[in-house]
Amino acid sequence: MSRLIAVSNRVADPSTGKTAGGLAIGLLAALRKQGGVWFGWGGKTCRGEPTDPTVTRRGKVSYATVDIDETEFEDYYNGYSNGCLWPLCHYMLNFFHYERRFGQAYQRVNALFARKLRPMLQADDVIWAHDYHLIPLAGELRKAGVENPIGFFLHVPFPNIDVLRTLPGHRRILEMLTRYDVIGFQTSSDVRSFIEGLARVGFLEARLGYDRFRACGREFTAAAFPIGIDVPGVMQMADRSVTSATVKRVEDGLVGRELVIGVDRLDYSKGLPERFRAFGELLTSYPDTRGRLVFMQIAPPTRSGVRAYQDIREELEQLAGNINGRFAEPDWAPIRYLNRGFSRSMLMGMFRVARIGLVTPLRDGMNLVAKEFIAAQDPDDPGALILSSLAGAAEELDAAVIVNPYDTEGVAEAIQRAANMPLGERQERYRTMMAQLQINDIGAWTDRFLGALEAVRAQSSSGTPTITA
Ligand code: ADQ
Repeated sequence: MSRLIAVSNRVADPSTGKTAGGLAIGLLAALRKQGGVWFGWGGKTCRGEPTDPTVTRRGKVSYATVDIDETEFEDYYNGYSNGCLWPLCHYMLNFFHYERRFGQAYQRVNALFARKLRPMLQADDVIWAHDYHLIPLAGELRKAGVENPIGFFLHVPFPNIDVLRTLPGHRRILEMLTRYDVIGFQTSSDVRSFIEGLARVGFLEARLGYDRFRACGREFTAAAFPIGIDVPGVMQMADRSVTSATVKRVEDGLVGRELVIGVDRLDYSKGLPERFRAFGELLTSYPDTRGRLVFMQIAPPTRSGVRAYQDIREELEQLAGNINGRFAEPDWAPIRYLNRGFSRSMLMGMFRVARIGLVTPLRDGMNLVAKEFIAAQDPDDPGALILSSLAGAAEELDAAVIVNPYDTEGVAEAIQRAANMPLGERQERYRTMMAQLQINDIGAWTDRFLGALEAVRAQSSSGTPTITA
């Protein structure tokens, strides 16, 4: 079996295996099975050319991390990745801020990754790069003579060409993606946007089969690989932590009221101000919900180096204050806004005690919280999920209560509906969604992607028929 070389902006902590969420679980399982290397930025900046990677070996897996020069990092990470690509991919152009030097640093950091990774590669390795920080990586590795199969998975949405072309140099983004052998997206609509983008700029040369294409002189697979979760892992965590002191305190604090929960990174794409307003609207339009529901939003700050992230934090504090000021009673406050993170196991326990999960991003590649919320429920008395139609997860979880996150009254109505949903309906929706989560769990996701990457090796030696695009 080939070694797997996983590349991502951040690498899991080798001593604990910890990173944010489900991706690490899936990647680590594949790495442990096949043996390999997890390569990326180690979380530290330096001045000037970084030294060689720091390598920590744990069993069959090596964790290799590099430092990045501090100015380069600012332009590559805050400037280009999170100031240009993130808002662009989430269709939020009001947050888009471009400067040429951002794009140059982005290219150079990818070249640095390729330079430092190259000496670690062996002939049979398969390489799997993750997310929008690393679009140019395959091109840089190819320039250095690497011919191994290289796959790329985009965790965020791929924008329609009419939005993508806002970015100066967007043709280059499309071209750089064609340097990969397998390009994976969260949903079929992302795949369509990518292929349409290639066609519109004149790069698409041929369709070779259902998910095989040729563009910019290279053949590749482009397909949807919706990311899943570790279903039994989440169920166990929820089972165990529901009796923990922290979750018990949350439950006791409700004194019989019902919990509506939101858990997100503090990010403008997650639709948090809109969600707070919808909860305010609920209390205004459906007075019987006052004193009956408590909305707890957990949102630890991220990317605090980007101005927009500081602004949203202030906006949310104000909104929560206003709504609480308007509606609170001496023994009840409608919103609990917690600006901090919790361990995954605590979160799963809190999902278990919640009656409603509120997942209303304005745009999201997938949204694993929606999936985790379902898997954490008590099968006999499950809570209801309210899910944005603009999250990738809505393609699979269509048995949720689907809302448009911009429709304040619609979201308020959905909360009211979910709060009064009969047990039978909750169970039926839960069963439909769980069946889907179990079919496409995190193991199936890594197996499918790596299978597609292995197939490239076979396909490239046998040759395939051509259908003209
Ligand atoms: P994120 O934007 O980070 O991920 P999401 O998928 O919801 O979004 O969350 C990732 C993980 O972080 C989940 O496992 C969740 O439990 C955890 N998490 C979220 N908020 C937390 C909090 N407040 N405290 C502790 N943990 C928290 C990107 C894309 C998504 C895509 C994922 C995976 O933006 O669209 O689903 O990658 O591909």
